Amino acid sequence: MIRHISRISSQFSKPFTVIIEGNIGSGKSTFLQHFENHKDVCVLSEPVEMWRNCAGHNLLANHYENPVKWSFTFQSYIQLTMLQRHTFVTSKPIKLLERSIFSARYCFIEQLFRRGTLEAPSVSVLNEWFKYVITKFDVSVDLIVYLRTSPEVVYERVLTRNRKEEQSVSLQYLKDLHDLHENWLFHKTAFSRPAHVLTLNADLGRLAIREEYQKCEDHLLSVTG
Ligand code: DCP
Repeated sequence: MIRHISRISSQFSKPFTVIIEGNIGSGKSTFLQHFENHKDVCVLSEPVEMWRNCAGHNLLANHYENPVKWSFTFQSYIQLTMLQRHTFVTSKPIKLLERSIFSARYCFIEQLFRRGTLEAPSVSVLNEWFKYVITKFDVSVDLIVYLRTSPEVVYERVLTRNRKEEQSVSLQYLKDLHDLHENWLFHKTAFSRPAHVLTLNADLGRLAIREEYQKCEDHLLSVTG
């Protein structure tokens, strides 16, 4: 693997950039942990801690407590933190990002719009920012890893992890987000994909999923080797 990564490094001035996508509770953090100790991989976990503390404000909590009032603020901040992640400079040859500015727009903002939480003018403002960012900044992606799950499985995981802000997350909420991820990344009937998609079965438990992680490592080698 390291030999291949060195080759990638010499071929590309920009790191080979992979975004990890999937429903809430699909195991993105666990997936990233698998690569965390690799010296040639820069792992950028989702900035949930930043969302919990924007100058002292817990925007994640605000969003779930009063979505109509706060989801625009929350999604605006998410767009900024995602842009910071996409443009983060690393000397490492591979960069893995948890989520992206793309899923923020195509899954979360879209879902909030469809539920009537965000109204058309607010979505238009977020969308104008989104279009500006993706044309003026280098947010290019080389591979999308889709951690594919069933809504029922992630619902159980969300209940088990019991994150205090997520108490109001319902099975229906996860089903709606699931459908948006599916149409975008699996059926490919909605929006566009910034890169090729590698789909992994993320319903599997912690042990079995290691084989799926291996598939990803192998795929990284095959597309870059
Ligand atoms: N969130 C949101 N809008 C976004 C991104 C995330 O409302 N554009 C919310 C959904 C979750 C929390 O932020 O309540 C964290 O979401 P993720 O699914 O991105 O992260 P998880 O911690 O659930 O990931 P995993 O369990 O897969 O590691």
